Amino acid sequence: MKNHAKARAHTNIALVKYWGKANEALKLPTTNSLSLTLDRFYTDTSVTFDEQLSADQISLNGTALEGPAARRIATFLDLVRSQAGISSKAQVTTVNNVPTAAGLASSASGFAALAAAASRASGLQLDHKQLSRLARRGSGSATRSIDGGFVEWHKGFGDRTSFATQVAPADYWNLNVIAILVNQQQKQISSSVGMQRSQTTSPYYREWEKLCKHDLKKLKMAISNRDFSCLGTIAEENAMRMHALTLSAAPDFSYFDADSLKAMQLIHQLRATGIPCYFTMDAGPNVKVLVEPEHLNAVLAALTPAFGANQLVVAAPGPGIQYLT
Ligand code: 2P0
Repeated sequence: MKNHAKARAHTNIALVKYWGKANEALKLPTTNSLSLTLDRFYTDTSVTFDEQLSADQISLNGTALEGPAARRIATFLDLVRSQAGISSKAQVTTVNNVPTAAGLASSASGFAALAAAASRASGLQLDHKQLSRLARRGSGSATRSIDGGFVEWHKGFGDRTSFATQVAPADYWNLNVIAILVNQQQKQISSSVGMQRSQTTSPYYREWEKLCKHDLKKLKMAISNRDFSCLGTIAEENAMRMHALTLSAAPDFSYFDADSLKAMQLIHQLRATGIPCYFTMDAGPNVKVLVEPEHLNAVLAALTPAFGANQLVVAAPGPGIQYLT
């Protein structure tokens, strides 16, 4: 049995978002979601199962992980061990090229890379659908980071039917996403806690579920027509509807900070001058701007005086899972 593997997975940015679970334990979502995998943010993870180890040893960016974060990974490894029929503990080394927990979905690339590396190191041979199901058990958004380009997560009816598939590959549409890194601190309210509170207390949650179905249909049409203004409009509206669930929860909370609002205002102003650009935001204060390459420089020129060039990272559609060893 080959007991070592290393894999790379890229983050994804949801255009129609996942914000609530129908089943907590299996991480089954209440709605389908659709994302774009990004080339600039990724996680490399190597896993070695070793009979000599008495416990899993996990390092993140060169530091040993302990506490709840380490237990979450060990629990995920238990799932892989039970599927593979092995009992050895593992050495896990992860390097994140993503600001951890700043709303750039490091758990998406993290659990996608871990699912790929751990399953291969354990001797399992999983196809993309099976890998997507496995990654889902680590973190919902990781389901969508197995494939590149545009990816839809089908909510399904249970473990077997909840997985993601590619809608269009990375080279289908030449787009850019500018990540405005307004704040790289760890967020106060995790996605899991935030979505559960929204789901159980926001009076608008049922409407959100209905709107997502509608948004998803329109987004797929926009992708198939390569209609940028339609794609951007849906992404921006869907993001703000998700954030409205946090504002209307009890107790209320928000992932916005002052700079997020400043970035959103700038994008509105740019659009009023005729430059097509749209924003989206996840469970953190960073804002991501969708723009076509021909307008990239104009948008960067407008954002740079406000945020500084170092805070602006330009990404493009990225690939799916890659095995490095
Ligand atoms: C998304 N987010 O669709 C949404 C939009 C954040 C905002 O999926 O509880 O870390 O591990 O399944 O995957 C982030 O949530 O949550 C997320 P869990 P996850 O990308």
